[in-house]
Amino acid sequence: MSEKFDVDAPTLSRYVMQNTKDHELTILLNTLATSFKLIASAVGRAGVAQLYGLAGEVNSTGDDQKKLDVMSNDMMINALVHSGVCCVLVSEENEEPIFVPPEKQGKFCVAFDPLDGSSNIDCNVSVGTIFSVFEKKEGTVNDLLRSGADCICAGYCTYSSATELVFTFKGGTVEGFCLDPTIGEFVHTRVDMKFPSDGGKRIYSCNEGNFVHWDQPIKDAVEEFKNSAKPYSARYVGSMVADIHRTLLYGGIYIYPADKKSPKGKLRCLYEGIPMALIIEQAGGIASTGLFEGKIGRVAELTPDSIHCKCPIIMGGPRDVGIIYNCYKKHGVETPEL
Ligand code: FDP
Repeated sequence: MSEKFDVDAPTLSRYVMQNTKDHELTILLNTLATSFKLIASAVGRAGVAQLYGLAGEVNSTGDDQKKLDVMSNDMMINALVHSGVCCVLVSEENEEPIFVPPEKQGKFCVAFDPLDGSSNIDCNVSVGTIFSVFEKKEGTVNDLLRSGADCICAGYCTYSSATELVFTFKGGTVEGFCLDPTIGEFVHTRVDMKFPSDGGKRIYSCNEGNFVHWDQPIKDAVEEFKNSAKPYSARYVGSMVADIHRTLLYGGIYIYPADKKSPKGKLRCLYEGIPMALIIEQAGGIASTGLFEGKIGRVAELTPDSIHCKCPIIMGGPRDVGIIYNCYKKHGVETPEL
Protein backbone atom coordinates (compact mmCIF):
# COMPACT_ATOMS: atom_id res chain seq x y z
CA MET A 1 0.00 0.00 0.00
CA SER A 2 2.79 2.45 0.90
CA GLU A 3 4.23 1.95 -2.61
CA LYS A 4 1.10 3.41 -4.15
CA PHE A 5 0.25 6.03 -1.55
CA ASP A 6 2.71 8.55 -0.23
CA VAL A 7 2.24 8.67 3.52
CA ASP A 8 4.65 11.57 3.85
CA ALA A 9 4.01 13.90 0.89
CA PRO A 10 6.69 16.60 0.61
CA THR A 11 4.28 19.36 -0.36
CA LEU A 12 4.96 22.91 -1.44
CA SER A 13 3.47 24.29 1.78
CA ARG A 14 5.78 22.14 3.86
CA TYR A 15 8.82 23.23 1.84
CA VAL A 16 7.97 26.91 2.13
CA MET A 17 7.19 26.70 5.85
CA GLN A 18 10.45 24.89 6.52
CA ASN A 19 12.55 27.23 4.39
CA THR A 20 11.19 30.59 5.41
CA LYS A 21 10.09 31.74 8.80
CA ASP A 22 7.97 34.34 7.02
CA HIS A 23 4.29 33.42 7.35
CA GLU A 24 3.19 36.05 4.85
CA LEU A 25 5.54 34.61 2.25
CA THR A 26 4.06 31.18 2.92
CA ILE A 27 0.57 32.61 2.35
CA LEU A 28 1.76 34.29 -0.85
CA LEU A 29 3.18 31.08 -2.30
CA ASN A 30 0.10 29.11 -1.33
CA THR A 31 -2.05 31.77 -3.01
CA LEU A 32 0.05 31.63 -6.17
CA ALA A 33 -0.14 27.83 -6.11
CA THR A 34 -3.94 28.00 -5.86
CA SER A 35 -4.08 30.29 -8.91
CA PHE A 36 -1.83 27.90 -10.83
CA LYS A 37 -4.21 25.03 -10.03
CA LEU A 38 -7.14 27.10 -11.28
CA ILE A 39 -5.27 28.05 -14.46
CA ALA A 40 -4.15 24.44 -15.02
CA SER A 41 -7.77 23.34 -14.72
CA ALA A 42 -8.96 25.99 -17.21
CA VAL A 43 -6.15 25.16 -19.67
CA GLY A 44 -6.92 21.45 -19.37
CA ARG A 45 -10.65 21.99 -19.99
CA ALA A 46 -10.22 24.69 -22.65
CA GLY A 47 -11.54 22.48 -25.44
CA VAL A 48 -14.64 21.13 -23.71
CA ALA A 49 -15.44 24.41 -21.99
CA GLN A 50 -15.02 26.32 -25.28
CA LEU A 51 -12.32 28.58 -23.94
CA TYR A 52 -10.27 28.73 -27.13
CA GLY A 53 -10.23 31.93 -29.11
CA LEU A 54 -10.14 35.65 -28.61
CA ALA A 55 -11.81 37.62 -25.86
CA GLY A 56 -12.09 40.60 -28.22
CA GLU A 57 -9.67 42.93 -26.42
CA VAL A 58 -6.04 43.97 -26.85
CA ASN A 59 -3.79 43.82 -23.77
CA SER A 60 -1.20 46.23 -22.34
CA THR A 61 1.47 44.93 -24.68
CA GLY A 62 -0.66 45.19 -27.81
CA ASP A 63 -1.46 41.47 -28.15
CA ASP A 64 -4.97 40.18 -28.81
CA GLN A 65 -6.33 38.82 -25.53
CA LYS A 66 -7.49 35.21 -25.55
CA LYS A 67 -10.37 34.05 -23.35
CA LEU A 68 -7.89 32.02 -21.32
CA ASP A 69 -5.60 35.05 -20.92
CA VAL A 70 -8.48 36.99 -19.39
CA MET A 71 -9.58 34.12 -17.15
CA SER A 72 -6.06 33.38 -15.93
CA ASN A 73 -5.52 37.05 -15.20
CA ASP A 74 -8.77 37.27 -13.21
CA MET A 75 -7.86 34.11 -11.30
CA MET A 76 -4.50 35.53 -10.26
CA ILE A 77 -5.73 39.02 -9.43
CA ASN A 78 -8.68 37.77 -7.36
CA ALA A 79 -6.50 35.33 -5.45
CA LEU A 80 -3.70 37.83 -4.78
CA VAL A 81 -5.97 40.74 -3.84
CA HIS A 82 -7.83 38.59 -1.30
CA SER A 83 -4.68 36.95 0.09
CA GLY A 84 -4.14 39.86 2.48
CA VAL A 85 -0.39 39.84 1.80
CA CYS A 86 -0.16 41.94 -1.39
CA CYS A 87 0.02 45.63 -2.02
CA VAL A 88 0.72 46.39 -5.69
CA LEU A 89 0.19 44.00 -8.60
CA VAL A 90 1.43 44.31 -12.17
CA SER A 91 0.03 42.03 -14.84
CA GLU A 92 0.96 41.71 -18.47
CA GLU A 93 -2.75 41.91 -19.18
CA ASN A 94 -3.34 45.26 -17.42
CA GLU A 95 -2.01 48.53 -18.74
CA GLU A 96 -1.98 50.04 -15.24
CA PRO A 97 -0.84 48.57 -11.92
CA ILE A 98 -3.49 47.22 -9.56
CA PHE A 99 -3.55 48.64 -6.04
CA VAL A 100 -4.95 46.36 -3.36
CA PRO A 101 -7.58 48.12 -1.17
CA PRO A 102 -5.95 49.37 2.08
CA GLU A 103 -7.91 46.98 4.34
CA LYS A 104 -6.55 43.98 2.42
CA GLN A 105 -2.99 45.19 1.93
CA GLY A 106 0.12 43.26 2.86
CA LYS A 107 3.84 43.59 2.25
CA PHE A 108 4.39 42.09 -1.21
CA CYS A 109 4.35 43.53 -4.71
CA VAL A 110 3.91 40.91 -7.42
CA ALA A 111 4.46 41.17 -11.17
CA PHE A 112 3.18 38.38 -13.38
CA ASP A 113 2.37 37.21 -16.86
CA PRO A 114 -0.69 35.02 -16.13
CA LEU A 115 -0.55 33.01 -19.36
CA ASP A 116 2.71 33.40 -21.20
CA GLY A 117 2.99 31.99 -24.70
CA SER A 118 -0.70 32.50 -25.26
CA SER A 119 -0.36 32.43 -29.05
CA ASN A 120 0.16 28.69 -28.45
CA ILE A 121 -3.06 28.17 -26.47
CA ASP A 122 -5.42 27.27 -29.26
CA CYS A 123 -3.26 24.40 -30.55
CA ASN A 124 -2.58 22.85 -27.14
CA VAL A 125 1.11 23.71 -26.99
CA SER A 126 2.58 24.32 -23.51
CA VAL A 127 1.91 27.66 -21.88
CA GLY A 128 2.92 28.98 -18.48
CA THR A 129 2.75 31.65 -15.78
CA ILE A 130 5.79 33.71 -14.75
CA PHE A 131 6.06 35.83 -11.58
CA SER A 132 8.45 38.01 -9.62
CA VAL A 133 7.98 39.24 -6.05
CA PHE A 134 9.33 42.42 -4.42
CA GLU A 135 8.86 43.78 -0.92
CA LYS A 136 6.71 46.85 -0.31
CA LYS A 137 8.61 50.07 0.35
CA GLU A 138 6.34 52.99 -0.35
CA GLY A 139 3.30 51.13 -1.67
CA THR A 140 3.58 52.61 -5.14
CA VAL A 141 4.58 51.21 -8.49
CA ASN A 142 8.15 52.32 -7.73
CA ASP A 143 8.35 49.28 -5.46
CA LEU A 144 8.45 47.17 -8.62
CA LEU A 145 10.64 49.49 -10.69
CA ARG A 146 13.73 48.29 -8.87
CA SER A 147 16.80 46.33 -9.83
CA GLY A 148 16.30 42.61 -10.33
CA ALA A 149 18.77 42.32 -7.41
CA ASP A 150 15.86 43.36 -5.14
CA CYS A 151 13.57 40.56 -6.33
CA ILE A 152 12.96 38.29 -3.32
CA CYS A 153 11.27 35.39 -5.10
CA ALA A 154 10.78 34.41 -8.74
CA GLY A 155 9.26 31.47 -10.53
CA TYR A 156 7.16 29.99 -13.25
CA CYS A 157 4.51 27.34 -13.62
CA THR A 158 4.28 25.29 -16.81
CA TYR A 159 0.98 23.80 -18.00
CA SER A 160 1.87 20.83 -20.13
CA SER A 161 1.81 17.04 -19.84
CA ALA A 162 2.32 17.88 -16.16
CA THR A 163 1.73 21.09 -14.25
CA GLU A 164 5.08 22.03 -12.77
CA LEU A 165 6.07 24.95 -10.56
CA VAL A 166 9.71 26.04 -10.40
CA PHE A 167 10.79 28.85 -8.09
CA THR A 168 13.63 30.30 -6.11
CA PHE A 169 14.03 32.69 -3.21
CA LYS A 170 16.65 35.43 -3.54
CA GLY A 171 20.09 33.84 -3.18
CA GLY A 172 18.57 30.35 -2.74
CA THR A 173 18.35 27.11 -4.62
CA VAL A 174 15.96 26.41 -7.49
CA GLU A 175 13.24 23.92 -6.58
CA GLY A 176 10.62 22.13 -8.68
CA PHE A 177 7.13 20.94 -7.66
CA CYS A 178 4.72 18.87 -9.74
CA LEU A 179 0.98 19.11 -9.25
CA ASP A 180 -0.26 15.70 -8.12
CA PRO A 181 -3.85 15.69 -9.41
CA THR A 182 -4.77 12.82 -7.09
CA ILE A 183 -4.28 15.01 -4.01
CA GLY A 184 -4.50 18.49 -5.57
CA GLU A 185 -1.14 19.48 -4.13
CA PHE A 186 2.19 20.55 -5.55
CA VAL A 187 4.73 17.92 -4.51
CA HIS A 188 8.48 18.52 -4.30
CA THR A 189 9.88 16.56 -7.25
CA ARG A 190 13.12 18.35 -8.20
CA VAL A 191 15.50 19.26 -5.40
CA ASP A 192 18.20 21.89 -5.96
CA MET A 193 17.87 22.10 -9.72
CA LYS A 194 21.17 22.77 -11.49
CA PHE A 195 21.91 23.93 -15.00
CA PRO A 196 24.00 21.12 -16.64
CA SER A 197 27.61 21.99 -15.71
CA ASP A 198 28.99 20.88 -19.09
CA GLY A 199 26.43 22.98 -20.98
CA GLY A 200 24.17 19.97 -21.51
CA LYS A 201 22.53 19.11 -24.80
CA ARG A 202 23.70 21.03 -27.84
CA ILE A 203 20.50 22.94 -28.49
CA TYR A 204 19.98 26.48 -29.74
CA SER A 205 16.56 28.02 -29.22
CA CYS A 206 15.42 31.21 -30.92
CA ASN A 207 12.93 32.58 -33.40
CA GLU A 208 15.19 32.30 -36.42
CA GLY A 209 12.58 34.13 -38.50
CA ASN A 210 14.16 37.26 -36.98
CA PHE A 211 17.59 36.41 -38.49
CA VAL A 212 17.59 39.31 -40.95
CA HIS A 213 17.06 41.79 -38.12
CA TRP A 214 19.84 40.46 -35.85
CA ASP A 215 23.24 42.11 -35.30
CA GLN A 216 26.14 40.43 -37.08
CA PRO A 217 27.59 38.78 -33.90
CA ILE A 218 24.26 37.06 -33.16
CA LYS A 219 23.99 35.91 -36.80
CA ASP A 220 27.59 34.61 -36.65
CA ALA A 221 26.96 32.74 -33.38
CA VAL A 222 23.82 31.04 -34.68
CA GLU A 223 25.68 30.05 -37.86
CA GLU A 224 28.40 28.62 -35.62
CA PHE A 225 25.84 26.55 -33.67
CA LYS A 226 24.56 25.09 -36.93
CA ASN A 227 27.90 24.58 -38.66
CA SER A 228 30.04 23.27 -35.80
CA ALA A 229 31.63 19.81 -36.14
CA LYS A 230 28.76 18.47 -34.02
CA PRO A 231 25.89 20.70 -35.16
CA TYR A 232 23.41 21.86 -32.54
CA SER A 233 19.73 20.92 -32.72
CA ALA A 234 17.17 23.68 -33.12
CA ARG A 235 14.32 23.66 -30.58
CA TYR A 236 11.91 26.57 -30.24
CA VAL A 237 8.47 26.15 -28.69
CA GLY A 238 7.69 29.87 -28.76
CA SER A 239 6.39 29.75 -25.15
CA MET A 240 9.06 31.25 -22.95
CA VAL A 241 8.23 29.04 -19.98
CA ALA A 242 8.57 25.86 -22.04
CA ASP A 243 11.78 27.02 -23.74
CA ILE A 244 13.40 28.08 -20.45
CA HIS A 245 12.23 24.94 -18.62
CA ARG A 246 13.82 22.78 -21.31
CA THR A 247 17.00 24.88 -21.28
CA LEU A 248 17.25 24.54 -17.49
CA LEU A 249 16.74 20.78 -17.58
CA TYR A 250 18.58 19.80 -20.78
CA GLY A 251 21.03 22.67 -21.27
CA GLY A 252 21.76 24.55 -24.50
CA ILE A 253 21.01 28.19 -25.12
CA TYR A 254 17.87 30.33 -25.43
CA ILE A 255 18.07 33.72 -27.07
CA TYR A 256 15.66 36.54 -27.77
CA PRO A 257 18.17 39.30 -28.53
CA ALA A 258 17.80 43.00 -29.22
CA ASP A 259 17.74 43.56 -32.96
CA LYS A 260 17.04 46.18 -35.59
CA LYS A 261 13.29 45.56 -35.44
CA SER A 262 13.10 45.37 -31.62
CA PRO A 263 16.03 47.37 -30.16
CA LYS A 264 15.01 46.33 -26.63
CA GLY A 265 14.15 42.74 -27.51
CA LYS A 266 10.63 41.38 -27.22
CA LEU A 267 10.31 39.91 -23.74
CA ARG A 268 9.11 41.89 -20.75
CA CYS A 269 11.71 42.80 -18.15
CA LEU A 270 9.61 42.66 -14.98
CA TYR A 271 7.66 39.45 -15.49
CA GLU A 272 9.74 37.54 -18.06
CA GLY A 273 13.39 38.69 -18.06
CA ILE A 274 14.15 39.25 -14.37
CA PRO A 275 12.36 36.18 -12.92
CA MET A 276 13.81 33.82 -15.52
CA ALA A 277 17.27 35.36 -15.06
CA LEU A 278 17.11 34.72 -11.31
CA ILE A 279 16.18 31.11 -11.86
CA ILE A 280 18.80 30.46 -14.53
CA GLU A 281 21.58 32.16 -12.54
CA GLN A 282 20.68 30.55 -9.22
CA ALA A 283 20.72 27.18 -10.98
CA GLY A 284 24.27 27.96 -12.16
CA GLY A 285 23.64 29.29 -15.65
CA ILE A 286 24.18 32.70 -17.27
CA ALA A 287 21.48 35.24 -18.04
CA SER A 288 22.94 37.98 -20.21
CA THR A 289 21.35 40.89 -22.03
CA GLY A 290 23.68 40.48 -25.02
CA LEU A 291 24.62 43.85 -26.50
CA PHE A 292 21.97 46.21 -25.13
CA GLU A 293 22.19 50.00 -24.99
CA GLY A 294 25.95 49.92 -25.68
CA LYS A 295 27.06 47.18 -23.31
CA ILE A 296 26.59 43.58 -22.26
CA GLY A 297 25.20 43.09 -18.75
CA ARG A 298 23.22 40.75 -16.52
CA VAL A 299 19.45 40.66 -16.96
CA ALA A 300 19.17 40.27 -13.18
CA GLU A 301 20.79 43.69 -12.70
CA LEU A 302 18.40 45.58 -14.96
CA THR A 303 16.09 48.19 -13.45
CA PRO A 304 12.86 48.45 -15.44
CA ASP A 305 11.99 52.06 -16.34
CA SER A 306 8.31 51.22 -16.77
CA ILE A 307 6.18 48.26 -15.73
CA HIS A 308 5.84 46.78 -19.22
CA CYS A 309 9.31 47.61 -20.57
CA LYS A 310 11.24 45.02 -22.56
CA CYS A 311 14.70 43.53 -22.35
CA PRO A 312 16.83 41.25 -24.54
CA ILE A 313 17.72 37.80 -23.25
CA ILE A 314 20.54 35.32 -23.76
CA MET A 315 20.32 32.39 -21.35
CA GLY A 316 22.49 29.29 -21.20
CA GLY A 317 25.73 27.93 -19.81
CA PRO A 318 29.30 29.26 -20.29
CA ARG A 319 29.92 26.86 -23.22
CA ASP A 320 27.20 28.42 -25.37
CA VAL A 321 27.03 31.98 -24.05
CA GLY A 322 30.82 31.93 -24.61
CA ILE A 323 30.27 31.29 -28.33
CA ILE A 324 28.09 34.40 -28.52
CA TYR A 325 30.58 36.46 -26.49
CA ASN A 326 33.44 35.40 -28.82
CA CYS A 327 31.42 36.64 -31.78
CA TYR A 328 30.91 39.97 -30.01
CA LYS A 329 34.66 40.16 -29.25
CA LYS A 330 35.45 39.73 -32.95
CA HIS A 331 33.38 42.87 -33.52
CA GLY A 332 35.26 44.80 -30.85
CA VAL A 333 32.59 44.56 -28.14
CA GLU A 334 33.82 44.22 -24.56
CA THR A 335 32.37 41.10 -22.93
CA PRO A 336 32.03 40.16 -19.24
CA GLU A 337 34.03 37.31 -17.71
CA LEU A 338 32.26 33.97 -17.84
P1 FDP B 1 3.32 35.07 -26.69
O1 FDP B 1 3.58 36.28 -27.55
O2 FDP B 1 2.69 33.94 -27.42
O3 FDP B 1 2.61 35.39 -25.39
O4 FDP B 1 6.40 37.24 -24.59
C1 FDP B 1 5.41 36.41 -24.95
C2 FDP B 1 5.85 35.26 -25.83
O5 FDP B 1 4.77 34.52 -26.26
C3 FDP B 1 6.81 34.30 -25.12
O6 FDP B 1 6.19 33.39 -24.28
C4 FDP B 1 7.45 33.61 -26.26
O7 FDP B 1 8.67 33.00 -25.93
C5 FDP B 1 7.62 34.72 -27.25
O8 FDP B 1 6.58 35.67 -26.96
C6 FDP B 1 7.48 34.25 -28.65
O9 FDP B 1 7.79 35.29 -29.51
P2 FDP B 1 7.88 35.07 -31.10
O10 FDP B 1 6.51 34.69 -31.54
O11 FDP B 1 8.32 36.39 -31.61
O12 FDP B 1 8.87 33.98 -31.33
